[in-house]
Amino acid sequence: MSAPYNAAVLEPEATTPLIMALPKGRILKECGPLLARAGIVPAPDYADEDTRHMRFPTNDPNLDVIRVRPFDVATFVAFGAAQLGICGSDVLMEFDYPEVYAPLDLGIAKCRVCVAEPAATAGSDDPSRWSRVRVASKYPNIARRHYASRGVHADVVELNGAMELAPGLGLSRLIVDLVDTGSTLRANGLVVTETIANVSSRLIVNRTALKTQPEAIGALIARFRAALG
Ligand code: PRT
Ligand code: MG
Repeated sequence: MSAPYNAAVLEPEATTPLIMALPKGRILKECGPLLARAGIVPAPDYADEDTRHMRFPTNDPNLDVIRVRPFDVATFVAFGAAQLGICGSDVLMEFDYPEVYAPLDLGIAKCRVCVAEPAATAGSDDPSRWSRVRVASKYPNIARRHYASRGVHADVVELNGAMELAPGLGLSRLIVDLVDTGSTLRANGLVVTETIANVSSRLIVNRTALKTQPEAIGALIARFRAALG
C-alpha cells in the first residue's frame, strides 16, 4: 500500500498559500476586472456559478481564493481562516469586527443603507418622538445602532430577503435595507426616508495576519492599490 501524499514531507520548502475570501453573487462579477488588473488569475472554474468547488488556486502559487456568501467574507477574515477578502462596507458595519482592517475602498458594488417606509405614511410622524419602532432588516445591528443614537429602541425582525414586503403585511413599520436604483422599493410602494450610510466594497485584511506576514500581505494590498490607480 502506498503512503498517502504528504506535502510537508515531499516539499519541505513549500509554504501555505495565503487565502483571499471573495463573495459570490453580484460583487464577484464586479471583482473580475479588478482582480485581473491586480494580476490575480483564479483557476477557470472560479467564475462558474455551478461549480461545487469553493477553493481555487490562482496563477500565484502563494495565493488561493475561496468563494463564500457575501455576509460570510468578513467572518472568514475576522477569524483568520482567510487572511484577506473583498467585502461590502454594509457587512463590515453590521459585524464591526475589531480584527478586520479595511485599507482600501475598491469603489465597486456601490449602494446605500437606507430606511424605507410605505409611501402612503412616510414623513407623517417625527421619528425622534418614538420610544420604539419595529424594523424588518437583514442588518439588525445597523438598524439598532441607528435608532439607539436618537434614543429610539428598534425591535428588529430579521429577514434575509424580501424585506420590502414587511411593512405592507404588517410585519414592521419600516425597513432598513440596501438601495441602489430604488426600483425595488418603488415596485413595492416604499420610499427612502433616511440614508444611514453609503456602501462600496472594500479590501479587508486580518490584523494579526498583517502583523505576522507583513511582506506577503503588504505586497497584495499594493497590487490592489495599483489596480485602482
Ligand atoms: O445570496 P446571499 O443571501 O448570501 O447574499 P445576497 O443575495 O445579499 O448577495 P448579493 O450577491 O446580492 O451581494 C450583496 C452585497 O452586494 C451587499 O452586501 C452589498 O455590499 C452589495 N450590493 C450593492 C448590493 C446592492 N448593491 C443592491 N442593490 N446588495 C443588494 N442589493 C439589493 C437591494 O437590497 C435591492 O433589494 O438589490 C436590490 C435591487 O436594488 P435597486 O435599488 O436597484 O432596486
Ligand atoms: Mg442572493
